[in-house]
Amino acid sequence: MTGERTIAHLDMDAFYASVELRRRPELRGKPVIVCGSGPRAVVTTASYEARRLAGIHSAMPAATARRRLPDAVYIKPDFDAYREASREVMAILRANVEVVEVVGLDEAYLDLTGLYSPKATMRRVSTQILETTGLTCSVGISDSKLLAKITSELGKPAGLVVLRRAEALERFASESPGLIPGIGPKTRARLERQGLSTLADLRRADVKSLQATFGPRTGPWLHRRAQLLDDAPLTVSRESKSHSVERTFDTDVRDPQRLGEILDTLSADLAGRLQKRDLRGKTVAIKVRLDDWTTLTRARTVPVPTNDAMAITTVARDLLRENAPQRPVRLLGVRMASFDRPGPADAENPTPAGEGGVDEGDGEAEPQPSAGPTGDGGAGSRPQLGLDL
Ligand code: TTP
Ligand code: MG
Ligand code: MG
Repeated sequence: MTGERTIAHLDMDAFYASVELRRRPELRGKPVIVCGSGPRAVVTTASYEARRLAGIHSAMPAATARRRLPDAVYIKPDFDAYREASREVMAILRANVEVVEVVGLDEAYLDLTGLYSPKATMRRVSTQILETTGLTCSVGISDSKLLAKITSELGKPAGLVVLRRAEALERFASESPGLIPGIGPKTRARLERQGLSTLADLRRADVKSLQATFGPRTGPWLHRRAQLLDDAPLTVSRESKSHSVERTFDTDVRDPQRLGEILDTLSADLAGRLQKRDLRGKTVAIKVRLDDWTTLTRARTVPVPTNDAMAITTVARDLLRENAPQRPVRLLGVRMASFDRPGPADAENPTPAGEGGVDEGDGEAEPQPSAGPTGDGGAGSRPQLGLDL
């Protein structure tokens, strides 16, 4: 280990179901299940109510869920909406913390090493996510990615738990090795056949015998994992392909003139950020979220790359006029993309947390390999459902 680290893992609660619930708040409190309708469809997400009532969980055949809970609300997945929500969440993380590794759509690791109060930082981040997106998340804070990931599960939903390695070793001693991401059912069964059915057993196991049974790579890996040791670094997500500024209003705005003025301010803010990075883009987009959470984005490409506030707001105002909102507006945003050269990496250019404004990059939804070398567990085994998870 190269010194003490503080790593947080943040994971959205019942992500797809929560995104559905925020635009259909009348369904709150009901069991909601997001799944396809074909004969081979599986559950992508079950709301916590559906989990409690009938043990419905991700990857369960949809037919089983319908049999167990015929009265639940079944919703077809809307991946665009989940990607959009993911972008919003990740933008907030990046606006608050310099080193962020996004994993799939609904989770990320954050490096909080050296911060005065990691817990206060993550509390602020969770609050900002809730206020901006209407979604809750759970956070685990510990010494490594491995432990942060395990810890974020402990407080679900809407939890914030700090658990350092020494405590974790005690707390999880009698748990199954399956607690460790990457140790799936097959490996667990093999371990059990060796008489290793708890993490404490595995911790005491001789690395040589593990090596003999599981091979030169997996044996030592298991041994280390059982000590809850992990020094994997964070891999910062790739460069931004777009920059945007948006604002959620304290009270919804109806007045078109006022909306136009807000676009001017947002455009000036965005232009300032682009100028600071010496970036010029050709595609200006606006984002308009109405009071019922319907969200519309419209984009227009101009012939010459720009980072001029007037040029940006002219396009933004045109787009808003052509798509005049029919209901009160809850959030307004302006985005620039199609840069004339690639933007600088996010990690080297942390963006300060602005008043309700966030800076966002694309590319949050990167596919991620499974956590361990055993190949039978972890994120790698989930159904793909045609989505970059
Ligand atoms: P998860 O974070 O694993 O689960 P979740 O957010 O639904 O619930 P939790 O509160 O326990 O974190 O996955 C995030 C999203 O990924 C989930 O909402 C739907 C999708 N997903 C699938 O499509 N198939 C799967 O098997 C799993 C596990 C998730
Ligand atoms: Mg989740
Ligand atoms: Mg997740």
